[in-house]
Amino acid sequence: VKSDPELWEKLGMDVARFAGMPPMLTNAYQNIFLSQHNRPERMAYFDDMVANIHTGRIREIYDAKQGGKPVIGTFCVYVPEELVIAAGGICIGLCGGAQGSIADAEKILPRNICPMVKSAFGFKVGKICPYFQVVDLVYGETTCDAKKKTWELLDRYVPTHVMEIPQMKRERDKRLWLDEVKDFKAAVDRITDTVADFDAVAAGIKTINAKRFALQRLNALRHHNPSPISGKDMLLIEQIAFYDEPVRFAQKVHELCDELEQRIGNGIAVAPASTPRIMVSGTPMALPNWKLHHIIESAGAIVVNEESCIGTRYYKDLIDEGATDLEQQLERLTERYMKIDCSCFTPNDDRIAQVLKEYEASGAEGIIDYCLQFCHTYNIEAVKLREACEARGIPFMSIETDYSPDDVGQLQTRVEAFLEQI
Ligand code: BJ8
Repeated sequence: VKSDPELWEKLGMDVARFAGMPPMLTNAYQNIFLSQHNRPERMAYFDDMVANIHTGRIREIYDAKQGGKPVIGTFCVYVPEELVIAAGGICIGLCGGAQGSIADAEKILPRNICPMVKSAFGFKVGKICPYFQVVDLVYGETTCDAKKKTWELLDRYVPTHVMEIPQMKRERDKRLWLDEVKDFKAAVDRITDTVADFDAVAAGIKTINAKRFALQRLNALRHHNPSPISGKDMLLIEQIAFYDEPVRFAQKVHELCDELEQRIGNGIAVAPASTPRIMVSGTPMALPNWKLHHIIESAGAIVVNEESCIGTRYYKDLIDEGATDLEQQLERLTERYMKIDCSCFTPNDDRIAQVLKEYEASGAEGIIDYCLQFCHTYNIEAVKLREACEARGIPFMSIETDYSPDDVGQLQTRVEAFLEQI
């Protein structure tokens, strides 16, 4: 993983402290990814994205920003990136998946909240994330309590706007949601000093639909048994989707898909067909959180699906491109976003049905439900998921964990015991 202290200085980072990060990431990446056997050649692009995570892509964003393109950071797949693209801005996901920034956050935030929120907040207060430094503003949302209350504090460090996401999906909620989408558009237009018209919004929708479609294609191919790509590599691509340039990203995903089709045709796989196939569901795994996938695949299984926001919830639905005016466009956009089945909603039974559907489609043989510590909504929803799985004889295990390495041994033992049932 390469370094660019001169750029980091310009971004106002704590350069002395950050200098230790690239070597740490290099070691982790070497052990977790590059040591895998028989990876598709087209993974080279995504490896390169990681090697350049603190240099190439961030410099590209920095240069675009110098050229007048505002950069907006988000934390949730409910914030419509199509409208940022439509207005000529750059949208990047800022969720944190690293243990290294937690201590910074805990100087201010309570300890007993979700590690994803703490990691992201810690990156900002510690000035140790170039992506957090490059954004002009961040757009939070009212999903879980930990996030919505943290935005009030985050606003002290970087301008933080909040989009209200309702917690139910009735007609009146839809009306509120549409108004929020319109407010979001107005705010983004203001920042970018433009008014995105019908054609601009259509182009934004097309670009992000194409990105989501590429990921759908990739996910369908990886469901093949024997698997042409590892779960770790798929998770990595799903993570990169949140900070890469969307048009190039979609093209690179399609190139990888072409290779996977050839591999399938030639019988080339990363593991034999007899390998236990596991689907992961639950809370998102933000970069560089590879903990559970690494444990599962090191135990001799393969992950074949992520029912997660860094996973299928991000790309399973596209926006209908048939709208004839701006009002209709925003309505169709809102309808698509309302299909995301986050556990912050009540009731949220569509998610249970979706998990079962993806279980079937992926040819999985068991589900491991992943819950970040203190995420009450996913943790409680796991009760219903377990009941649904038990009713159908689907092997199911739920785990609750954080980013620390402390429980890795214990998780390995539990995962191995679970795999023996399959
Ligand atoms: S749509 S899952 S991205 S809110 S894991 S921070 S919920 S305590 S991330 Fe999420 Fe949007 Fe929902 Fe998806 Fe809170 Fe839970 Fe932490 Fe979470």
